[in-house]
Amino acid sequence: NLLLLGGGGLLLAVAVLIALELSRAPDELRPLSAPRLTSLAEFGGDYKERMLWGSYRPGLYFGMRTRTPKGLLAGLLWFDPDTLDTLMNREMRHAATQEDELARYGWVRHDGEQYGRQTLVDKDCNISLTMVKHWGPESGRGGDWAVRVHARHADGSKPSQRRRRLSFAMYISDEDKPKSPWSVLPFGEPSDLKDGVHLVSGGSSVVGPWSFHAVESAHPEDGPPSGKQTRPVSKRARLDHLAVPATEGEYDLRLSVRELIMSIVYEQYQRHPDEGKFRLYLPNSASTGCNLGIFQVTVWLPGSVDFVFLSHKNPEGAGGPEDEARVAALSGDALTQLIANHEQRYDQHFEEVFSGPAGSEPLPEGQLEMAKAAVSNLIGSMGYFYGSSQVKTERGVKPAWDAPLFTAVPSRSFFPRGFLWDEGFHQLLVQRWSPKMSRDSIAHWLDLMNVQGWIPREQILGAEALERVPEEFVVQDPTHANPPSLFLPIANMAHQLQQEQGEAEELAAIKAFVSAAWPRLEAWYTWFNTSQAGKEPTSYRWHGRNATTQLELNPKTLASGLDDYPRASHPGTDERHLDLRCWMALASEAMAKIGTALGLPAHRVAPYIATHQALSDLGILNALHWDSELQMYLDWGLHTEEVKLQRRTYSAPAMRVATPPSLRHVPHFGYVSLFPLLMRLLPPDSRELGATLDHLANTDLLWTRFGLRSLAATSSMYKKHNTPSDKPYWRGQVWVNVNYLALRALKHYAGQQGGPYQEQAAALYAQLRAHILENLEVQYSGHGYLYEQYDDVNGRGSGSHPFNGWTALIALIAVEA
Ligand code: 6A9
Repeated sequence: NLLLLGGGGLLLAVAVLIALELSRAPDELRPLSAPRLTSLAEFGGDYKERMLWGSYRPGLYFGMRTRTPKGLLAGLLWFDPDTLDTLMNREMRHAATQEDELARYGWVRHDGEQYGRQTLVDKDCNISLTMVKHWGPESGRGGDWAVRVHARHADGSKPSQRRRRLSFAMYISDEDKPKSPWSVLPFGEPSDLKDGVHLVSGGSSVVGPWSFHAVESAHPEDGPPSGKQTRPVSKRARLDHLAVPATEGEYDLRLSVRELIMSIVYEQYQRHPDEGKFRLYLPNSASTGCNLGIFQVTVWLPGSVDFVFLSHKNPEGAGGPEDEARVAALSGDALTQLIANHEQRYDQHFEEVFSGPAGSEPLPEGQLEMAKAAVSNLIGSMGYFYGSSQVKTERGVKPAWDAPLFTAVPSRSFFPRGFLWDEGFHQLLVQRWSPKMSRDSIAHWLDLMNVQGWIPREQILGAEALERVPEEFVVQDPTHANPPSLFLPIANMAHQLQQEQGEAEELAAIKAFVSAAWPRLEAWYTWFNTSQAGKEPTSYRWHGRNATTQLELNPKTLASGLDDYPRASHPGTDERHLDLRCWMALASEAMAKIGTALGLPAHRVAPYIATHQALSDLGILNALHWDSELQMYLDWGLHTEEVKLQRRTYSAPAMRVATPPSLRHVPHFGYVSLFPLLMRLLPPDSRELGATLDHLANTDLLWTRFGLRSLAATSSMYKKHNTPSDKPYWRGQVWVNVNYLALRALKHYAGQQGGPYQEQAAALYAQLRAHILENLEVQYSGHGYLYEQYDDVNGRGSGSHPFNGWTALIALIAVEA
């Protein structure tokens, strides 16, 4: 009996264990168990408070939110209230998209914390949006903020064709259940905004009690009303609003707020077709049980409105009499003054942190403005996202854990979300502007690491991010890498520690940061070093190429970040990828530096030093990647040059036709071939350095008047479509991130006293820098944007725009940093 019972117990225990094992999330979906960097003391307290609110919704033309899992959100739309085109052509601006065809928009100033100014040109209207954060003695959590919205006719627009009024719809919504009921007051019409109107107040779990106000302001640029513009200020604005009831359960109206407004103004229009002059207005409604309030302010051009958000220490404060003074301090002339002060402070800080080498000429005005816009756009596009990645596992696609991400985004209009290797470049700039904000961002990224040491490449966290992603890009594969470029800014930190550059307090913060980061960096490094190792010792291979497809001319290598850059024609385990090997050299060097700077025991640092030595050993590098016939560094793999896409019949899909491949060097000279140079692995007196410089400077290969092209013009894949609908991307176009690395390397070799290539490197550095600066300035002033990439034949910007990611490195290039 006892025995039986014992046996039963055992069975039960086994069953429980199995059940536990099954219910436990697979490794892919579990966070690394190491202290969270985002919990470091330096990111709490005052800093957290100062960073609570921000323009952290980069996918919109203008949006504010709190850095909390469930945000208190604000957003802006604008439209012409006097034309039906607004509805018929859906000309209502909200999410930043290229289809809107704004002639330009972007942050021309943004300090990432308290101040930002954005200018936009939408057809015949110039719009500017200026955001200021403020802490007064009465301010509650997160402080107060104001945004000045200003619209005027664009220069040169024909008076007869001008629209005369513009509607701005500003909304506030709470993703969380509001803590106290909102009260939206009914207004008369047209409202007198001149002395300010209290629009709505409410309570949130994040900031406590708050209130929101609008004041019509005379913009200093507009001067006194002139010509037909004789309306007194008080009659120039009209206020309408809509309070949307809080729905039970989950609330996602913010995603479709534009659709909502369109349908409601359309309904209104249909209901009052007899009003004589046609107009698009929201119905005025009063409510106490809502969590979305939309406020439409219609101004005659030129016109300007200041929206003011107040955070209160106690609930009685909200909407009370003392608000008047607080609103006054953040609007009208007072706001004009605050803005002027912030502009000055911005320029001063920019000069401090982005100045050229000692004794250098100041930047020409055009380049200076471009550099400021580049940095501002990058920093002004830092977003806060919260949610989980969709991850491929053996048990199907599953969500990972919910987590926040504070990150810059490469493109507000096309892919407003975080990308791993882009971020390493972004942080080189953020690091200069605000080292702490940069650590904060890197902390968020490293906290996304799973038990295996993997960080997903593309971060699609939360509904707002997901809405902008085509389905095929959503799922992240935990066997796929992306270059560990975050080691670039992290290596800078280690360097700063070693050299003891900077204030004691700053050095202490860096030290605390990197020592807390160490276990995560080790896990990350180890994941790369094992999962992406190649067959041959010290060789590496990007995983994730499709070895079975017949539809691609050369199966893509998305993991590398260089997407369609041609690799071995036949993907397989024999491949050796040169760029990854060089990234690992950088990572090993950074790990060795960090370990040393932290004073870790020798045996913990030694493996990194040894790997770095092996990866920078010229003999081993050459044995794996040097093609002595072509005198080039190349990938290795199963390859044939005889490949083309062919249709059997007119309507059949284009299929790949190839001659049998053989194991060999892959003869596509381009960015990949430069990596030993880019990572500064070549000895200054090596013939390989000389040959690489010659190829780089050869106009048949990479050299153009607009920078280095990604793939040699002589390559069989130069400017080739990968599929009939997949245009060339890294097959000739000029990319700024790699050009930046090239300049960094050329400067390094130009400084190697006595090396035989010193002068050549110095000359190439100066010419390449001038080419890139000149072309980007021409493109920026002519077309209003920085672009994702540039054409190697005519210099035109191409790909997504505005591109606020690594193209912003132009600022570092300008000041030779
Ligand atoms: C497109 C289309 C509405 C591709 O900058 C981010 C990445 C880089 O990391 C990578 O190196 N870009 C580069 O080759 C852009 C990737 C965008 C993919 C999603 C969605 C939106 O459609």
